[in-house]
Amino acid sequence: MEKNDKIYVAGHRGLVGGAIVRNLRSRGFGNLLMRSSAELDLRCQRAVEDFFAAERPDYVFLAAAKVGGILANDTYPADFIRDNLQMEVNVIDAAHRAGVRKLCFLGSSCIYPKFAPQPMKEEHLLTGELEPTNEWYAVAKIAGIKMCQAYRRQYGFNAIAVMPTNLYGPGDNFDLSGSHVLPALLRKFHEAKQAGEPEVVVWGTGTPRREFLHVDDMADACVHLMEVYEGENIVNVGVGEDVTIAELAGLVGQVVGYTGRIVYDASKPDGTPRKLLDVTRLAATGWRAHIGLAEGITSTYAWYLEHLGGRAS
Ligand code: GFB
Repeated sequence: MEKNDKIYVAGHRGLVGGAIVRNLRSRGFGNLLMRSSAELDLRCQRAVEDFFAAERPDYVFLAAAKVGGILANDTYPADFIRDNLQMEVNVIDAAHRAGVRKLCFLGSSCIYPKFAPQPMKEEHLLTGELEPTNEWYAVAKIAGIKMCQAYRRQYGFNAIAVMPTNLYGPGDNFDLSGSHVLPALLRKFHEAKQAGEPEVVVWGTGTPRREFLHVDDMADACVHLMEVYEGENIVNVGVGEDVTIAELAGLVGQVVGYTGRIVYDASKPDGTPRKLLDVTRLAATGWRAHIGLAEGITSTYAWYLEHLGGRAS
């Protein structure tokens, strides 16, 4: 990518898109194209076609998606599959038609089978049943991968697909019914500390294992892969290490300074037992994560205090 190339970041108000914009700017890319969902509804084919035909970006990061934690995925399966399919089909097709030079599609580690061998390699895609709480989202993301591969094969369209592990960081969603576990726990521990509550309730059994990648690392990996990686094969993006939800809760409690009890609500779903990515393919491109989990949680908590002041809704 040249510094004055026109780069469209779809989803720039989201966790990942916002981080990609910060990363691009820090590397000196200034010709960035962004549209809020109110300005451009990516689910609307005509609007997306018109936008691409008028703007003709050189590069596209497709970071727009309908995302959420385990409960949101389980509660709104139709919204998750429809919105994500529509956005992927519209953006990838319009980008190809408008002569975009390269597109980077963001998938998710939940595309892999529920009981995939750990750590999960890229070749484990479509080798087993999906985790039921998020299969709708996963199927949409798998369709996005297949769109990229099919457009490369049939039209020679230069689209790559990267699979992030569970992400967190500044700009995350802290709404307890829709968020992922890390921001949810930060908020729960913070509010319990403020209110002097004797206990914090953590969903599930605390035994599932998850890998957490700071979104600034994710954005850096996306821009790096856009610059150096070519090909049909998908690429996992993670840190290569995981923790149990109980360990995560302990760490978040420490960062927040909460000294009460942690109790587990086993009536809430655990989801997939373990989700750890094999990052060998990524490492071969010369990239690795830099932000450790304790450091990342600490800076995310600082962001939460500064921006939401404990009043997230
Ligand atoms: O982050 P999370 O919602 O998503 O949940 P997944 C991870 C684990 O944390 C589950 C537990 O075992 C939850 O039961 N957990 C404990 C909590 N307390 C909480 C809490 O207060 N809130 C939440 N949200 N979880 C998602 C998928 O799966 O991962 C998406 O649903 C996406 O599709 C995303 O792929 C990366 O890791 O289980």
